[in-house]
Amino acid sequence: MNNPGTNLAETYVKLPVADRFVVYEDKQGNYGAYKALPYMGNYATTRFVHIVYNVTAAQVSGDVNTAIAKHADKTFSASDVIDLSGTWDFVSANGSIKGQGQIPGDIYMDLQRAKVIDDPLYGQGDTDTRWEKAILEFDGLDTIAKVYVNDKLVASTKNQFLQYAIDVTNFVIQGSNILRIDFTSSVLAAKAEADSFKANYSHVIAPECPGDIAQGECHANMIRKIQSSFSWDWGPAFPTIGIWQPARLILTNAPKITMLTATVNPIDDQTFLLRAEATIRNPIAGTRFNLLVDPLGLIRATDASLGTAVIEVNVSKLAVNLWWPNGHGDQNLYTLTGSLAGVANSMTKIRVGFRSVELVQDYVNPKIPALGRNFYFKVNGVPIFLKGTNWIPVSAFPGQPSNERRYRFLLDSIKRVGINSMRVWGGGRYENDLLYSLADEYGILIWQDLMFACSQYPAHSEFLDSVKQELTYNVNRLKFHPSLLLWAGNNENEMFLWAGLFTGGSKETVKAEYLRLYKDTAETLVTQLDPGRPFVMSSPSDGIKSIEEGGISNDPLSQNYGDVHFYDEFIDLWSDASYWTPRCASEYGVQSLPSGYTLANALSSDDLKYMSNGMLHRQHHPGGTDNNLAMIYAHFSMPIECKNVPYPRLLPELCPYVNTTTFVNRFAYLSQAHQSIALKVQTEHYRRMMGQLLVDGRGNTMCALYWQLNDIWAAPTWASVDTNLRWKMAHYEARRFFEPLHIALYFENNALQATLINDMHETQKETIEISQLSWDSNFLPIYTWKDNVTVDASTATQVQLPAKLTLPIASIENFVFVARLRDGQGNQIGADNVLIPNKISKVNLEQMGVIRINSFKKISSILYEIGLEASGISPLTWVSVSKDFLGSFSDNGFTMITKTITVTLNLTEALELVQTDFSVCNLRNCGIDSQFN
Ligand code: BMA
Repeated sequence: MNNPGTNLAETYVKLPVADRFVVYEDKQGNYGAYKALPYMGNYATTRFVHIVYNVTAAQVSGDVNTAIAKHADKTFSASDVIDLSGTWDFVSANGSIKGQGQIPGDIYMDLQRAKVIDDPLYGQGDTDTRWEKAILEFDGLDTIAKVYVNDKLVASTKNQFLQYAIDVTNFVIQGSNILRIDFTSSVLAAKAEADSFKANYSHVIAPECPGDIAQGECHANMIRKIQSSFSWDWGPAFPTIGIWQPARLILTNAPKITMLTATVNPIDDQTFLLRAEATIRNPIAGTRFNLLVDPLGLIRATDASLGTAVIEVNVSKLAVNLWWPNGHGDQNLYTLTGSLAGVANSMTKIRVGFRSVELVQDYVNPKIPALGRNFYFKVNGVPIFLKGTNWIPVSAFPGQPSNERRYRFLLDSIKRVGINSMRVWGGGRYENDLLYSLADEYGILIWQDLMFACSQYPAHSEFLDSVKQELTYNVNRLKFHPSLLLWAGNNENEMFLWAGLFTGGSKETVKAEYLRLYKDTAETLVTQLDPGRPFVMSSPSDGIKSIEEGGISNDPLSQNYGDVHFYDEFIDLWSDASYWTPRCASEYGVQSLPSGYTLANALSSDDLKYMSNGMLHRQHHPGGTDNNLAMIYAHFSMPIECKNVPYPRLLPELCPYVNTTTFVNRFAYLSQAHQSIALKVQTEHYRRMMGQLLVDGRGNTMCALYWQLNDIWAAPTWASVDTNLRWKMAHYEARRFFEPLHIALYFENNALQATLINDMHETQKETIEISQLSWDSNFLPIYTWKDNVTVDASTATQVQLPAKLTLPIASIENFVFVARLRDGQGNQIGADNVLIPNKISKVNLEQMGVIRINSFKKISSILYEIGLEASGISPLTWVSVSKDFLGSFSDNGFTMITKTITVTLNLTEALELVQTDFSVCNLRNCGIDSQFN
């Protein structure tokens, strides 16, 4: 039942009481008498209702009534007796409930007669007839908003990352209510904050605006909103406003669980401590919280009268199946059901997992501390190499329910390629429950940044208060997920500060603000709310070394400590020797264009040119347009059309071919090939340094999280899955470079090298087979070398290759090398690792095989089989579908070293396709012969 009015206690005071008959005229001109004070007093405290009884002229007996009605100002004498019994009108204070009451009588019976309530003596009529509270719940408002109910301001909001529960009991009426939310432009609000900050603190919060190339909005750092919604180097500025999360009006006085969360941490080798925490709205004396843990069948209960309930249970390790990351074991989940005794529909469920997480930072050599510290994670006591990626917001319009399709597909896409970890990057948002729930199911360890990125932030108390609320809400919301690995205070801010890029204010000020926000506020609060989970103040950081050096390391990019972000567009990204050897690479990557089909969906045919205005508009990375050309044509052959024009050749003024659709289509393919090889070489480099220490202390690398998984528009970006959810070539390559047992092939010291990487928990004994093929050897190896190799668990081992395989670098372009593993029965393990020449531009395109589709079979509307046939080695083979589709091929982007191969297209959503919807090409002809790839 709706609450109809305001607190009677206030009304007592306001009512004008006339004469001894408590006859009055209220503000609306109602002429009446206040008659049921004892009842009303009771309502005042428990029902929040104010009801006024009016004498109704016709119903009060005879003359007396007329006397009151007609002579309100008359003073009656002491001997006059006026019987006021009979039928009166009653009305709630705000006018929403009206009816006729009987005098003498009571409000329950009056309300029943007026059919406002049912028989109060029936069933739970005693509690059902209590006037209910009205709570307006917003799971998120974006961002600066004022909420009005019936034109009364009920809340002002300033933080996109918060849930709001607004008690509007006293503002709603029965019948029609008006809820209005006024949003202020985020851009103007951010500017206003920046202006007032500057006026109050006489410095600025830098950067004030993004660089021009990002075409963004200014002062994102002044408001608690998705930072990338003001633009980023991979995305547009859509400074959204709106009710971006579900909203509801809750009408109940019943106790309700508003949050159920938990932590699960080992207390010793044998035991986990499961701690369930519940927050209860409207508790009453005697409210009890029940907890059920399934399938353990464990039941516990505790008092929740004060609005919170904590239940701690020791669970023996022997009683549970552990939760493991993808590739390391099963993702066993247990359901926690919280409910309130005797309260219908009070059940809330979450899923937890039993696992331990430890961030190991011991010295790599305790005798020589200067060699640095390890930085890796143990899950259930087992060191886990983080094979992963970085997540940006799912869409420029993140509140759209249709994004569920994107979440599901993207999470499935990472599981499919053997990824076991993902960083939720600090320029986006604390993600929605679905992402973490899928991560729990798929075994994806989540490296969770707090939402601060590449920028200074204010640290005054109002800002910090908002941050505290944001952290309390989100840490509690997320901490029960077994997939959650680590909290990191921000993205790159320690590094930016150290590099002197935070120029708003003196060094001391900037540093003091930094420490106030991330150390005093974030670290203190997060570690208190979630004590079992590692916390680092920034990513990248030097971990313990950063802390020892006062929260900001002297060298946050040190390879001997913590994690690093690595980007360089001026080196040979196809060469293992180009890369650092850090403990943990939490970001690295290079841009590529999306598929030509994806670009064509977003750009007019006029703009589908490499340097068109439309295309340049989407390149937000300074230097990106030119650097991509330079990087890519350092490996692939220059278009024939531009070969004879003067340096720098690829300017459209010099070579008009660059501004043709054919060029951009070819370039999209080449850029994806370049990205896939760069990510492969770099990832293999990190993985082969697992368990390997160099003399200067570098090594023991334990993470490779490439930047970035997903996209929010069609543009040159670092993503491995484009915005139309087409896997780029790098995503297919990821399945190969992340295989649990993998041979890395690379050139070092002018010689071919091979390292066998073992991510598994047991020693592996396999046969390694390396073949050398030449472009014209008709798929037949000209030399094959085999040996038995043993590699310990969680380590990598260098394989000694015979001199015959160590070629003089000069002739390297003539050959392709293939590494393959076989088990004791001779069965191949994993995919071939094919090494194509670094300067494949030196190989004549004509030497490469001609590829075609030689068979096509529809197995079902979600499964198609495509047979491919090549006339010779087919480098970087690419199968594509011209229709928009959701799914992925069993393999793609591979170098074919057999005459035929069959791939399947596995669709997530059924689609009718015919053979002509498919095409295949390779380095010889992609983008040249076909419309798009
Ligand atoms: C890092 C990230 C992002 C950025 C990416 C590519 O700096 O943290 O901010 O998009 O590199 O430049």
